[in-house]
Amino acid sequence: MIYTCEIESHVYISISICTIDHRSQIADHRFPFMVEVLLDRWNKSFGSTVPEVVVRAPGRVNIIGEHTDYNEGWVLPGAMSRSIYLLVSKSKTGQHHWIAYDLDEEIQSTEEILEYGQYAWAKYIEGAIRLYAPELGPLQLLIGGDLPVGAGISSSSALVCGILFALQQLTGKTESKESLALIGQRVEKEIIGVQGGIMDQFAIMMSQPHHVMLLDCRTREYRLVDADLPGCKWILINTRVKHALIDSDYNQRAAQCKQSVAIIQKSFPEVNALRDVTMDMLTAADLPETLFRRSAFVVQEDDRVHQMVEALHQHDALRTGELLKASHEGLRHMYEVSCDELDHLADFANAYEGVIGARMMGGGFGGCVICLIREEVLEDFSIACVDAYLDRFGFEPDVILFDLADGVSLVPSM
Ligand code: GAF
Repeated sequence: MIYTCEIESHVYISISICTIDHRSQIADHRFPFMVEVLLDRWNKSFGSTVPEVVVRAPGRVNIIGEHTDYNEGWVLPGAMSRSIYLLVSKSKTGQHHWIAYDLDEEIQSTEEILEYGQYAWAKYIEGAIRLYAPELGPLQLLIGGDLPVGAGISSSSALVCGILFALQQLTGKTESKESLALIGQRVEKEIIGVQGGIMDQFAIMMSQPHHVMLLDCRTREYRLVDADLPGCKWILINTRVKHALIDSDYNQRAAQCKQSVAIIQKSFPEVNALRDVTMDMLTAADLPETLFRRSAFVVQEDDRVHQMVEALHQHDALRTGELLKASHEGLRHMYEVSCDELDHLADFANAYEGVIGARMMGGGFGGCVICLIREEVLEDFSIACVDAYLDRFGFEPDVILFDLADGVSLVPSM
């Protein structure tokens, strides 16, 4: 189904453009179809049984607040209507049988994961089971959906959150979604080795339709914020590139932030994270140039999150656009996590009449640009943007329409 979406990306774009006035319609017309296809495959692989649990786990978007979560700052993410679906039952054969529909891969024992060092998706599943429900016996599992992998919209966190939620149903455990989100973060840190923050798991678990969440990553308190600007639409444009060393570059940025805090603490012992720092403190702390730029970006980005909440509340399109552009420039020149493809798309969008603003989204080095655009130029912009990108890089980006959706949920039996 991911394959189907990519092959049919033009068809998908044109269908979606026709429905932009009807929020949730994009999700609604695709959702039953996808679950039906997966149920069909389930029956082919596991006989005419019904899965005990079917879970939908959405991708994550982020309006603003990038690389602030692991600095105990603020973020403004939400869940999108594009999702992974997980069909799960306790195994009747006494052994695991896991299928990744979109990748056409399947495994029948967890040794296969360790033995071949492949099946990246299965490592997340195995890690989640090991950390959360090791007592549960073998599982029959089928996953698929319309969430692109490697697009910076957190398909891996969606997978982890989705399987944790499914395991919770199967075991009858009763933790809050917040606790499950924290277990999800541990899976990614302890098993996969990415030192990420809590933004993705919180957004994927707890988001609400039509809203984003203003999340304080220190206290983990959040409140919902209406992200709609009248006559405008949030869209993503996927560069379809994922440059190497993403995880190590990400971990290096996190380490640089920690180094900065250690230096700043010499003058300001009350500081625990970059979230506590002001620009005056940074200047006084006499940081090496690179650390100063990294830290200054984080301090300014935290501030932009609060300004964005105010701008959205005021329906202030001009200010919203300025904040998106400033965030991109900071990520590009100060935090240095952008790349040519992201810069091209952000520059193209920000110069286009009718685009309110655009910036790279997520960890960086590839993935998506998020863009707020006036609905009346969406179709022309999509065509122009795809053409310009094709001219420059020799392949097309994907324009992805989505609705702000709810977090991980059970799919009712059909
Ligand atoms: C990735 C991480 F997983 C998040 O925690 C966050 O740091 C993001 O990059 C950058 O804002 O998605």
